Amino acid sequence: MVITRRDALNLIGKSTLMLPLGALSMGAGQFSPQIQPFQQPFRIPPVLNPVHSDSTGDYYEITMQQSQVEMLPGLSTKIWGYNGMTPGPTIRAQRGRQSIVRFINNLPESMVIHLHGMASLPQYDGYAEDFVPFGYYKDYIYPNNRAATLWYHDHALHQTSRHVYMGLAGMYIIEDDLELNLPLPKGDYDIPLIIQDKRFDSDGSLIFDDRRQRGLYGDIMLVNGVPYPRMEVANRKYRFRILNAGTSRTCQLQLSTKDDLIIIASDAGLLSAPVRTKNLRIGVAERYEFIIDFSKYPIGTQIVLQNPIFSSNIDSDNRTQQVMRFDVVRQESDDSDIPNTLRPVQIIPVSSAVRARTFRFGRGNQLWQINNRTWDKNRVDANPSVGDVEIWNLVNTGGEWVHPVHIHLVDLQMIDRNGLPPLPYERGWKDVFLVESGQTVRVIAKYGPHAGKYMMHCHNLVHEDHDMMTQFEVGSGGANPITTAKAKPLPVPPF
Ligand SMILES: [Cu+2]
Repeated sequence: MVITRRDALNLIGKSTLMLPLGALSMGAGQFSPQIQPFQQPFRIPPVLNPVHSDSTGDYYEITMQQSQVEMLPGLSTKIWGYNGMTPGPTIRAQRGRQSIVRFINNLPESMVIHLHGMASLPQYDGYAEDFVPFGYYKDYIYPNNRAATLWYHDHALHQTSRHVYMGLAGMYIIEDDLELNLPLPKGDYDIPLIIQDKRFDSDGSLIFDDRRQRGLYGDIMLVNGVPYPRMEVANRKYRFRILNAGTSRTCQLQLSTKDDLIIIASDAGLLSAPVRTKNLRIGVAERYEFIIDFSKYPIGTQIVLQNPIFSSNIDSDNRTQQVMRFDVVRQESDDSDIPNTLRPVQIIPVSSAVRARTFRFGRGNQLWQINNRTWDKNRVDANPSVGDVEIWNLVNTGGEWVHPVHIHLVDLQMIDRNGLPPLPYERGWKDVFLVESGQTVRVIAKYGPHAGKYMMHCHNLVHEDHDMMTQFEVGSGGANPITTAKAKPLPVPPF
């Protein structure tokens, strides 16, 4: 068992008794049931079929509902899922062809749906106060204007961490011809890996403990909703699309063989060229895509995807240090390849920026704040014009906390972190930036294409909820995100 100093302080701080540290493991409900890793078969969320397609686009329908699922063997867990499953079904879209997704709320609370990474109009971006109440539905229009790995998840004001933790998250993949024409692994060899950490009571129910709004750290790692799955692979190359859909945890992924992960894409699409790394750091809401080439391993080889301790997490034991296992079980031919050039990323010149702004992420008044302020839908903290290039300084004012900062609407590039170049795999299009204690991360983007109000927040969902979120407004005259396309009561009309 590993108990950090901060962990001990937190636990002491919230208990009425000064328990000796040795008593922690006996605390009722403190730890999830022990389960044997690598016993559960790997699973891929189903791809959602449109209910209707026509010249305007593809129409989908997703119902948010409660269900009971078996996550831990032999135990039943109540979840809130898109179509009753977690993660939700994957949507696969083609660039340039829009999707219209009807989200129906059969859950007892108001929901908001944000498609993370999409340049949606303000009224379809999942603004935190644009609620879909119980018994209502809303049709979200997504333009699908870039090829990337996105995800949809709840974004309800002050409730996001609990809603996502209960299961409201799913992947959304957009492809285009350039990408499909590359010889990368495709089809059955293009695999989503949605990583989450959760904590379970002995009866299988989820424990939501945000440690007095500091962060939620599970002790069981799930991939696509399965704890420590075992994936049987052929001895060939696979493309993995990894999403950290946890609440607070920053992961560091590496292979037990110490071989390279070959990174081909960051949050918002392909890198210019593949990047090899033995250690991939991925904060909440970040996406990376990588190739693992299993051809060098003899049949029978077992390779564990590991997650060594990252100091800013709060860990009470070491069970999160492994994630899943790849078992090489069969021989297969492989006509895929990893091209040296993927999709050239056009660097936005620093000299093109018309101004710079600074946002300080810190703690004050027992809340998480940005520039000493909390969320207020009536306040705008930045107002770039449509088409302006701006540099934003994202500052973590200290404490032992990482803030994965997410800026809606735009794709951005990192200029530097404390004056040093970004990690090689961060040198692409991104929309989440890990800002560690005392760091300043400079990011650059061209604001647009839409006018309107969009959010920026910490994607440690507990920080976001309490209350590290603000908004910027691009240009003027953009659609009102709350009143332009309001949710409507059931029943739903046909498309
Ligand atoms: Cu944060």
